[in-house]
Amino acid sequence: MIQSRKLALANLWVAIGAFAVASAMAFMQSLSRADLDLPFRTVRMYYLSVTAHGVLMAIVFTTFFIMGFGYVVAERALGRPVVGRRLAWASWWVALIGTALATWAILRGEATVLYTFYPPLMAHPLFYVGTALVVVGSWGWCWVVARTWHVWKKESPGVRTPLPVHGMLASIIIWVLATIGVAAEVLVLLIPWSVGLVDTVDPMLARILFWWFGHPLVYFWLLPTYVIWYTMTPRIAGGKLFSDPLARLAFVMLILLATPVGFHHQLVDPGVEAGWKLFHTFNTQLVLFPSFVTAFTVIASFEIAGRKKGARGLFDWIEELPWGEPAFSSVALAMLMFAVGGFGGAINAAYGMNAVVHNTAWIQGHFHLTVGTAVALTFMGTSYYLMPRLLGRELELTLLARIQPYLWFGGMLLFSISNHLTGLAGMPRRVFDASYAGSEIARQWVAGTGISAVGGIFLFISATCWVAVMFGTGLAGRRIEPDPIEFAEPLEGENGKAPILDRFGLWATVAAVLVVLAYAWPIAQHLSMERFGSPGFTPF
Ligand code: HAS
Ligand code: CU
Repeated sequence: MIQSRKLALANLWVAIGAFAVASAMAFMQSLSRADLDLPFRTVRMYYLSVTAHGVLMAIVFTTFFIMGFGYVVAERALGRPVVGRRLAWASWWVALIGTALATWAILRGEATVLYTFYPPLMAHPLFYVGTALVVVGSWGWCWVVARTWHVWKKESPGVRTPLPVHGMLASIIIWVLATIGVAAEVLVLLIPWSVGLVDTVDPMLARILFWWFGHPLVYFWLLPTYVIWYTMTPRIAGGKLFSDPLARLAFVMLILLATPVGFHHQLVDPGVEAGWKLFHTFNTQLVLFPSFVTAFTVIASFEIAGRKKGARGLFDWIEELPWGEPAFSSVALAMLMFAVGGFGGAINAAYGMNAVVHNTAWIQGHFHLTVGTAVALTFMGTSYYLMPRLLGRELELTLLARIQPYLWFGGMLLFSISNHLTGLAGMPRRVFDASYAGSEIARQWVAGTGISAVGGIFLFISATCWVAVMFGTGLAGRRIEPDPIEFAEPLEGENGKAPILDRFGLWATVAAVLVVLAYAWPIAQHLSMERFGSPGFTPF
């Protein structure tokens, strides 16, 4: 049993708790969006709930899961205890207190600013302080994992960094570079403004700094997901990893290209020159590549698993895969959805097409396939594998665990495809009254919002199943001697190919140069213009 199991579990339980609260809110929202008359359906409640859902899912659930998973990966793959466990616990506390503060502000209705917290919407200062503390806590985690690797490196001269750790280090580099942007936004602009030290804020500058962070944030979620796809799922499927160097190549490309793409969220924003938007658009087309590589490599690994079980035809290996095993089916279904979500991403990033989909329901369709399925369903599925091994307990309610990924897949299909379609028909995202008080145009969205509400019901049932299995296992699972946590072997065995892909210092430096290249000039240009600050608004 691993030594940092308590640490990992403490992080994972916070993730599970945040997810449970956030999915209850999501259920209410999707019914509300379908114009169903709920007892406490008000504009104020709706936006409060959307904010809580976004923050708890996108920031708290993901970050805590990744931290818990990161400790497990560091210890198991490096074969040594985590260095700096005291700092790791302190970081957990800091992030937990931050979560409590931000949630408190949101639930009191004093931070209804949605998870992107764009000014001039203004939140209670404790909301900003709370989210900043979550980030500070995550920096502590970055330090502990990176330091553990560093100590291991000294102890193991000539040994190659294990692939799962390679992916986690890539994730850490991306996170550190990304959070500089949001730290600047929160500390320099938002906190002084929300406590009243200054009267106005520059919303455009805040948006630039936010998206410097906001896009790499999605790869901070995605990279640990890819670590699971490359290094755990092929083994669970009974196969081997098709190619270790291709996985490392994908990780390195994501380090380089995660950040200098942020303007693809601001293609219609004024104040950023078209040339810079184009530069970020080109980079976005490049950043698709590591995901294509991932699709190829992971599917090839699944094919190996199917063929090992005797498949001989072109596609019959698919039938041989363990579809009844939730740690596998969740990932396979997550990948299928990500194929659609990634395709949508390429559409979002295209200058002209973005004008059609920006700020419409299409966007929430897109990100529920990506973070809401590729990432979240993978994390849920992986917890069926991890939790019994960390708790030393047998998985409880296995039938629920088995159907849960399929319920999620079906629910998300209904929810997400209908959101894409209503988005194309012009339905805005983030509106309380999708019927627009009975307007003619809004009538064509009605069927779509109804379907998405049905999807929401499926998703809620699926979420409940997952939470029930987790708590059932934690509280009542039969005590067992746990199996070890193991990673997939590469098909070609240990190999020394492309050692340059392990030069983290080099890649972090090139990535930092690219960030400067992508942001220094546009920010300087923005600051040199005449700027108009805005006072804060708190509509609810
Ligand atoms: Fe995105 C907006 C572009 C990926 C999340 N994105 C968002 C927002 C979120 C988000 C949360 O260019 C909303 C932000 C907000 O609130 O305003 N996104 C992209 C692009 C990619 C992409 C180009 N997004 C993600 C990921 C996310 C995520 C990953 C979270 C984890 N996105 C955008 C743009 C916007 C945007 C614009 C702004 C839109 C606007 O106007 O506001 C790429 O990284 C996607 C690459 C992925 C692929 C797919 C590879 C497929 C794989 C699986 C294949 C499996 C198969 C079947 C075929 C190219 C790896 C398996 C078979 C078996 C047998 C199992
Ligand atoms: Cu993006």
